[in-house]
Amino acid sequence: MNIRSEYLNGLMERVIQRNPAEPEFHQAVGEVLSSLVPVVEARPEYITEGVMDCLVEPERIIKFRVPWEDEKGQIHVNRGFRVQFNSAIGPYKGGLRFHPSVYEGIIKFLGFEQIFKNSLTGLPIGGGKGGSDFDPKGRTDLEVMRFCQSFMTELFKYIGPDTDVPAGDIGVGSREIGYLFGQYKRLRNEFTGVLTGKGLSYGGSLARTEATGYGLCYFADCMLRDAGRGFEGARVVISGSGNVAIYACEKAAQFGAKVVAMSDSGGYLYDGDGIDLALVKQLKEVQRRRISDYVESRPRAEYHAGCRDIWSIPCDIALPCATQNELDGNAARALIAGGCFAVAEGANMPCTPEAVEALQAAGVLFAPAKAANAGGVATSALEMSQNSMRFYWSFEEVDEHLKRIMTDLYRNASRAAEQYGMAGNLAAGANIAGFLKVADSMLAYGVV
Ligand code: NDP
Ligand code: 2IT
Repeated sequence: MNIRSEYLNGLMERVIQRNPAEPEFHQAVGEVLSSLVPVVEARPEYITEGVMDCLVEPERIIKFRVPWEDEKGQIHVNRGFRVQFNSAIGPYKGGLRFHPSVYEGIIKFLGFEQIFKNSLTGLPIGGGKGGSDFDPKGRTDLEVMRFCQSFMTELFKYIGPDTDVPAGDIGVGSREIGYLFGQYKRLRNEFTGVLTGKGLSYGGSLARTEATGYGLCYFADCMLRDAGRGFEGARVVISGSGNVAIYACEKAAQFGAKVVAMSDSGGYLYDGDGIDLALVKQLKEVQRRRISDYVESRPRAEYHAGCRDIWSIPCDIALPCATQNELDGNAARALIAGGCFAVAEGANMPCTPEAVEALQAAGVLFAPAKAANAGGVATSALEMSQNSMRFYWSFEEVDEHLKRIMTDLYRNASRAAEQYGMAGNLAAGANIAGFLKVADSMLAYGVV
């Protein structure tokens, strides 16, 4: 082992010691550091000038109490978080996640990933993430509004259109963004682009709703074409049935694929005739119901309780679009056995390290989350541009920008992998390309 990789190993040890009991954060940092060995070999100043040590330490962590009252008069106290991880190349930018599994380690892993993803978009946005252990499921609109208002009453002190711009993530969609934006506007008495994913009537961008799922397919399409493959006629399995999964399904079908399975946290659905996306949208986006209800209208489809086995369905392309570590080593082996030739990550860190290793070893094309799901945040940055200009672009204009951004991003990740002797390894290429821009900016600032 050489001295530079020894340094990175030591740094990883310190990250584990200084952030105990945060396995998702350790996983995210470990994955990035392991691909940076050849980079610090070539540019040791990233170590000697302190860039590596600063990179793994958030600039600021904000943690706060969120009290709210439900409709029965009972008081609840949730925890709110915002991790402002890195502002080297722009204001902190990243979503808010409302899910009972949220704790500091989840937000740190997501904020860390966001640094590189945002850099890869080529747009001026730093990395941040936030959220709460609040569970919006089963709550009335009034309760969600009360929670969001309480959350923003604390968060507004720390964010702003040139400081930190939150958006949605799991459990935070257009309803929540509306309540959050309304409260920010009221508290600050100003109308600015402080959140993205806003409704179209109050400053949102056309195509932001579709952007992550569409962008995932644009990226996957570049990767498939380079390998002489494509979506046409492919059987696709998609996990999740939220924002990312729905629009990945829509674009994959437009590209000529047949999506045969989708899921939610309760179980998965198999529809050999191809998923009826209008029905899924009605159930999940409009009625907030369960995916299991799909079979009431499509009796030939099968519903299976539990979502892990979705990866045992034979398919050509798999798009994990639900949550972290949802696709493990066994799932990867099942996909390989079923003939899968490409996996593109729509969720953040959905594949475990063991799964990634197994897929890459079997020659399955692999598109890493940081690159493949960057279309959402890229379009958020386009929403910020439109808000600053007090102007808006058409759906087609935004979609064109998105396509170009995803194509450039694919080329940059692919080129970086090649330059550092790992041709075809898009995971390493994305880490390196995302890192370099941030690291060079940090070097330019000196010790700050
Ligand atoms: P949504 O809340 O819209 O949908 C999440 C979907 O994943 C739902 O179907 C949900 O099922 C399922 N899910 C959530 N948690 C779990 C779990 N622990 N186990 C199994 N299934 C689960 O979120 P998004 O679609 O916005 O986000 C999905 C993923 O994409 C996340 O990893 C997010 O970080 C990532 N992402 C999102 C972007 C965006 O723009 N929205 C951008 C880039 C990445 P159920 O309804 O039963 O909870
Ligand atoms: O993980 C992500 O990139 C998001 N949830 C979107 C963030 C954003 O600011 O649009």
